[in-house]
Amino acid sequence: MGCRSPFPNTPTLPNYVKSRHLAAKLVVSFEKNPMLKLYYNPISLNSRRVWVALLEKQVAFEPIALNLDGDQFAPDFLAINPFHRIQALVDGDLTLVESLAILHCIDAKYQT
Ligand SMILES: N[C@@H](CCC(=O)N[C@@H](CS)C(=O)NCC(=O)O)C(=O)O
Repeated sequence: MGCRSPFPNTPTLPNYVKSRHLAAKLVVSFEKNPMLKLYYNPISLNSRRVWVALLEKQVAFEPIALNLDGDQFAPDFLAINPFHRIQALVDGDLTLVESLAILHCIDAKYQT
């Protein structure tokens, strides 16, 4: 399965750019949703399943990368998730920090 473009009139991505990371960058460049921010780390499987769910649902989001060598203890991030774990999804007034809860919320909110 190739990476689908989330917007009409944009070409389907060819196979050589199937990378979820790159595809999500393309999503963001097409239309940034300032209300939806994903704090993530690229090698975190919990982050990645949320990332993939957003791609599958074709929801634009702003990715904010954190290093797990201390970024998770920064006061700005602790204000988002006092449990100092990534990932975290901030959707307007709603902040979710558990990946399974995030997946449930994404599935309920964004219909395919
Ligand atoms: N149950 C949580 C687990 C999240 C989790 O363990 N995140 C790890 C990376 S995969 C983390 O942020 N560790 C940093 C820390 O504990 O300070 C979820 O599914 O979201």
